[in-house]
Amino acid sequence: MTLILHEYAASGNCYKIRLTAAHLGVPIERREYDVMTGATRTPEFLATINANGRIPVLQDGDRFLPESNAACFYLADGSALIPEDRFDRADMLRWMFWEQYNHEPNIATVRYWLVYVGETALTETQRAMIPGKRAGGEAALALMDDQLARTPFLVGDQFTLADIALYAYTHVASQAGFEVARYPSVVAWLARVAALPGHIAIDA
Ligand SMILES: N[C@@H](CCC(=O)N[C@@H](CS)C(=O)NCC(=O)O)C(=O)O
Repeated sequence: MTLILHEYAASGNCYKIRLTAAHLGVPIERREYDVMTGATRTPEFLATINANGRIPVLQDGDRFLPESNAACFYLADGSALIPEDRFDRADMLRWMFWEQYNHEPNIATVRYWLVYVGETALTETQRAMIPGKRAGGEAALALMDDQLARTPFLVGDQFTLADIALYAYTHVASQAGFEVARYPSVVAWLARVAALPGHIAIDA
């Protein structure tokens, strides 16, 4: 059965799924939607692909799975990207939930606003939110740095979906003005992840 990824290629959330598939050697077909013009908000998209109006969505046959980290989990279930140890498996999920609450809403949102929407096109409300999101993003990078000073990957010695989920927006955080170089263990981890066999770039 062909797997189809409904996506916007520049999105880190979509890249997570392509990166997971690349590590697993699983082929996926890609369908692009322009989020800048509301392509994920059409009645057809809402009715058939994701009632939440967002990509990525992984389609397997006639079933549609939104949410990037759920799609990564679906692809990687039973593989070496998910720890066998019960505690480590839960710890991997801890980082993936944390990514969605503390990392992505800060770093990915500021990147989207500044790199894709453009500073001059932002609303006053969005502009006013940037300092808080910047502080939240820096705090997230500091927390990762603390962990990665102690272990080579987020869940100890094993490269897992937690690393994929957090690599996606961390490796482009500097595009949004986050000072990634201030976090040496994060910098070393970015290089470690990018050097792994099976790695692909966001624009591959
Ligand atoms: N929590 C979701 C976030 C999905 C999301 O925010 N997608 C954005 C692009 S990264 C989107 O579809 N934006 C278009 C819109 O909201 O209309 C995930 O991890 O997949």
